[in-house]
Amino acid sequence: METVEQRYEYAKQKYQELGVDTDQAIEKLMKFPISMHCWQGDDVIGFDQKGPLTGGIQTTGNYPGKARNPEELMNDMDKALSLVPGKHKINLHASYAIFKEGEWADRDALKPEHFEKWVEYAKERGLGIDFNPTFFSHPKASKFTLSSPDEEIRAFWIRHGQACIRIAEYFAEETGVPCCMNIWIPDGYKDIPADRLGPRARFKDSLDQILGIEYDKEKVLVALESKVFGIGLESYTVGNAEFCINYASKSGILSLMDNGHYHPTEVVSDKIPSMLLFNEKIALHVTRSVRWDSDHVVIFDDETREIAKEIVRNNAMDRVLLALDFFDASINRIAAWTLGMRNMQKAMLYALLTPNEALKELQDSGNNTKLFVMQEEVKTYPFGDVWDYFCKNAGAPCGEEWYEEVEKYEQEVLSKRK
Ligand code: RNT
Ligand code: ZN
Repeated sequence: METVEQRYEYAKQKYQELGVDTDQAIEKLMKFPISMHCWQGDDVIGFDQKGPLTGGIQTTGNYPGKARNPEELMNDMDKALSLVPGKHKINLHASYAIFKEGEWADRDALKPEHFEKWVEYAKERGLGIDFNPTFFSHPKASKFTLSSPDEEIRAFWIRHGQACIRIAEYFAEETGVPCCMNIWIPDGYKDIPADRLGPRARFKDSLDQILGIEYDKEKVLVALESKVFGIGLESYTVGNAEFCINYASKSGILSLMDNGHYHPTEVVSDKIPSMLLFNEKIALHVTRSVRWDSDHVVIFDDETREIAKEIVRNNAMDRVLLALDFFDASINRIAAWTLGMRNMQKAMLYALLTPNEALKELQDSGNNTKLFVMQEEVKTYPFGDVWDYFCKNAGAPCGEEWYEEVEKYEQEVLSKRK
């Protein structure tokens, strides 16, 4: 049988005929970080509370072996990262604060010191950290947060947002990598509201107050994530797309698009170029919604590839901050992470191996038939051989053998967790 290198040499030639440089593609991919969300490891529960997941999002399934404490979560993340080619970032939520024995701080009193262990973790591995304030799974988030008509509640969550900016700045300073801090609130109504403006006006004011504190805008890239609906919040979402895009552009922060947060026939891939024309940087949550914002594991599907293409062919690999956002509790959680990360990487490589310039020329010259033909033919080029070579060079498993590692880890570690 041919070796990975031999197969690569053949593939390289095939792609060369298309005008695609595979070596360059691999080099570019190596430098593109994907932010791996910590919350796949414990079904979005975190360490600062014992209650259920709230906020209109949901994990389903009870596959055994979820991480129960920081050590377990970190070990599990290590395992997943070891199976993914490339150098990435980790993405934390405020609810993952790590307290010392007997210590606890409410969300509005969180401090950098509560994230020291995470900084240690990231530094030892040379990873950057992204961050998210947690406006859910908390007694004060049972109704509204940053849009609350109750001024005490609203002030509490404003303080939380400000505390998180300071923590994000600490992450950036310690790791030397800018921290994307993404704000998402679940606020909304199950049924038809009497006032759609009021909550949004309060949300706007709260954001102004959060962003009003002094912070280094080179180090902390604040983003705002919109949404169309949540479970139990079907009729009205305070932070809808129009609110968030307008707010972000007026106040100089980033827009974050989560591809589970639109009506089912709307695609984020098509929104990316529009956003790129008006923004220096944009942020993404890549997920997979099956009929609703179900947060299934990212697969190597059409829309994921289309998203990757828009990033690559618009030369925006350094302008798009890409994080994953899914939570599947029905399968081995490390396999879920690994699959999602590898599939995103595959989609990026696939986009990098697409003869984008040649296809653009066909489009501009009106040669729609050849464009169609080429787009279809390119699909069966020896992509897998380049992928295997990329994985091998990056010190990661090439094919499905990574799953053996997961099985072993399940047997030795996860199955012992009760
Ligand atoms: C919810 C948003 C949000 C969360 C995470 C946990 O619909 O997508 O990004 O999934 O913050
Ligand atoms: Zn999201």
